Amino acid sequence: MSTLFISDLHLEPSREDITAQFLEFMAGPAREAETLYLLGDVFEAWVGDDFRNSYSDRIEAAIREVSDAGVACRFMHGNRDFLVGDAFAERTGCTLLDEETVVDLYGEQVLLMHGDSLCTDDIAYQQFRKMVRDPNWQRQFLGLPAEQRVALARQARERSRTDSATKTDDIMDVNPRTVEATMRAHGVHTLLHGHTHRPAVHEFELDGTPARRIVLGDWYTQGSMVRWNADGFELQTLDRST
Ligand code: LP5
Ligand code: MN
Repeated sequence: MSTLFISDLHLEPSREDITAQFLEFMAGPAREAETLYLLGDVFEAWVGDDFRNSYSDRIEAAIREVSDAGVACRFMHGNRDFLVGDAFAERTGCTLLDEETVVDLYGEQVLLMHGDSLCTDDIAYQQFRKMVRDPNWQRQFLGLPAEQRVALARQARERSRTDSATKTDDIMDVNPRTVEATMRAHGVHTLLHGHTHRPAVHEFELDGTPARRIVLGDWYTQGSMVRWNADGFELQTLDRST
């Protein structure tokens, strides 16, 4: 039995290739797992659990079927789907995870994160994050009519696109000191996250002990997954059949 991790699918109706690959994944490999971790940005944008359509219903049903097949499904928020809430969790059978969660993987303590909070050189993003993660802001936003929420999300996406074009790659990557401080705070030597769309396994030393940071990739042109079992982990790319 394995534990599977995926993130950064950015599912949306216009991305039929990603959607098809995700649905195939959920109908196949996901069913063989003991636990499936969805580590954020599963959706391109999520404006509230009450905003549903045939597309989101299809995705939710696919997750529900995996839960019903006996796989423990865990969902962590990303910077695009931080408004996923209890109703989504109820409908899909997922458990929502805290933004910094330590799990025991076959005897190893591993810190799971989406990864956006580690990009501390990106001051503009961290300010935006602080605002939208505030429960009062979220209550107000979720109280707006759905069309208004969709329009605001579109504006935020546009602004993000123009802003990101002016940021260097370094600014949009994780800050090594933040990584170390976060790992130290949780007493772990392994961190697994997504968000940066730079799949890799980084080996380094943390306080004189070997440490590693495993980064999941996005699903834009192919899938990306970490498979973990009693023998260890593997960061894999998943070819697209379509
Ligand atoms: O996701 P990616 O990789 O493109 O960019 C992120 C950071 N951007 C974001 C913003 C999201 O894309 C916005 C969409 C969220 C939809 C969900 C719900 C609705 C919320 C509505 C909010 C009003 O996360 C980007 C990082 C990059 O990762 C790399 O780490 O750099 O950060 C930014 O670009 C932030 C900007 O620099 C500053 C904030 C711009 C948003 C301003 C809001 C304007 C809303 C309109 C109000 C009238
Ligand atoms: Mn992200």
